[in-house]
Amino acid sequence: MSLFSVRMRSSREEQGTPVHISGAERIVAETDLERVAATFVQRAMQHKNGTPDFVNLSIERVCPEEIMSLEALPIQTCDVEDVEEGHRAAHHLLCEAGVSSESANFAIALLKAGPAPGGRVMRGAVLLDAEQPIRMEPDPHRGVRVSKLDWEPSVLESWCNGIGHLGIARPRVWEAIAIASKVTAQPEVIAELCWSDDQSYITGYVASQQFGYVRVTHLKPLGSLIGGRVFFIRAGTDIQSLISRLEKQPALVDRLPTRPYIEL
Ligand code: PML
Repeated sequence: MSLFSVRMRSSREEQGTPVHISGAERIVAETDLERVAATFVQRAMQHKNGTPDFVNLSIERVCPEEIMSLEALPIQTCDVEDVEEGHRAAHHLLCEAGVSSESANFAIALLKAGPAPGGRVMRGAVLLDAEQPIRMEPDPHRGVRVSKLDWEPSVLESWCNGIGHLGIARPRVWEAIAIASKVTAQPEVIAELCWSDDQSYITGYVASQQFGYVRVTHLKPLGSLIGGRVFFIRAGTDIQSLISRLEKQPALVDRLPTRPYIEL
């Protein structure tokens, strides 16, 4: 069976600069291509952050032998009252995972201010040295976009059935888990911090192999269009090799979490 990576990204030009609005990723069988492409166009055109003036839809054949097998990170939720408590919780989780306090604080401040030049959002993620707050991604406008990934359909169905009672079995959550599972499976990555740039969505997460995918219920104020992702990487990482795997190596979440939850 032929598999294809389908990717969408949309943007709008503001004062001569393209500003990212939305993106989406799937790996699908040829028979699903048209349906998924139509869903992505609809998603781009109806995004809550605005109507794009540029939508890029790309379809690329994936070689099944190259697909990396991923175990889904286990999911937990850390309930917090407000943004300040959320940032404290994220800082704590990042430090426990092995990130320095300086890098954790820098990342939180960066996502608060807007990680791209001019306080804008980035299409991809920031790569941050986990020891010292030094940005390592070659292009701070674009960042690193984790690409070519999806869930194996039967595994996603079991995952949804397993957490149905929590009310969070929805695309935003499972797509974020796929990204976090691929990112933290890279030996160079210690942890990820993310919150959405969708103005209506305030829950974000800290992901690591140590704690899994920890949702933090309040990481930004409602109505804010600023968010993004930071990947904390080990000192001495071969940046080009890491970026190449994150952006180009196809990966499928084809296993449910097997590790026990670690107490937060
Ligand atoms: C995004 O939508 O851009 C980020 C997703 C964060 C998902 C947090 C959650 O688990 O609810």
